[in-house]
Amino acid sequence: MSMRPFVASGASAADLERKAFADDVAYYLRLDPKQLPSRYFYDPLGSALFEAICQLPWYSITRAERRLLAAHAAEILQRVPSLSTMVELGPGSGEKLSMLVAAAPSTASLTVHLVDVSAAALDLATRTLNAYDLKVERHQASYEAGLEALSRRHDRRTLVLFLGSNVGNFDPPGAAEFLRTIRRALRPDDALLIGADLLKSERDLLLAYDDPLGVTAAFNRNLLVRVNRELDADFDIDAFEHRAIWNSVESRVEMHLVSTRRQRVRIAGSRLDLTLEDGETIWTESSYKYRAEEIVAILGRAGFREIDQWVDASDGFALTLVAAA
Ligand code: AVJ
Repeated sequence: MSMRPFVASGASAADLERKAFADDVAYYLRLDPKQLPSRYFYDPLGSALFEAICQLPWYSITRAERRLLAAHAAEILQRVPSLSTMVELGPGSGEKLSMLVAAAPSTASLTVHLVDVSAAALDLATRTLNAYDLKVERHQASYEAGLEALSRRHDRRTLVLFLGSNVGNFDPPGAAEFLRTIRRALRPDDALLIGADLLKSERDLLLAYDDPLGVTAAFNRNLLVRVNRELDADFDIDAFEHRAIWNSVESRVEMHLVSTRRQRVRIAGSRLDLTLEDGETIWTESSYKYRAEEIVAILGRAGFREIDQWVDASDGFALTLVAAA
């Protein structure tokens, strides 16, 4: 598979992106129950709302991870010496990668690769990383395509970062498959650092995903604002409520948008007419929560061996460092 998609004459990358969005919206809204994929939350407003979520007192993932990185960055780098390459899948602001880079004994021979579908995210992270003396390479691509490009490189040891509990958006079979995709892009002794939110009380989980300020509700409902704008749809945003539930059987927080009345919606860009019953939901996200030992076990089955794990017990978050076996 090539990094550069084949582009039919006249069709820009933006056209292709819009087409993929339109097709996904049509596909997922025809499922029963109706769904929309969480990867579409992150338009510019959605990304800003997510940054706000990270500052909420009830959403501890970002702070817990930052604390663990601040405390253990030097140790993490000592456990994987002579790195030539760091790769971050979904670098966000680049702040966490910077914490690791800042703890490196020298960065002059280091190349960091930033992989993200969003050009805005890549811009932000590039600016943050440009404060250091190192080479920054941007890959505006899916994680899979970015990893594929990296697997052809010739260098010394690589450390891949998959942070922020982004792994939680995959269902367990999807997570297992994705971790194997990462493993295939690596050579023995390359490493992976993965940040994952842990199982905790239902009360804490629901406060994190249904916060008293309503920021998460806005983040969720903004997906409909985006569909309206980009796909010429007529969702009545006021007629949807945010709902977060803890599904203990599946060990996941689910976010839904609940229609507060029977309504018809036209999504012109997806050629879709939709009826929602009063109380019917659109399922927009799952965030799976694990036990610390489960993360090591899942990584083991994907072809990694544990180097070390650092757990923040107060907020229930784990950083797990593994090597390609
Ligand atoms: C960025 C996927 C880790 O699942 O906690 C935050 C996204 N959703 N609040 C998460 C999110 C609702 C977040 N991840």
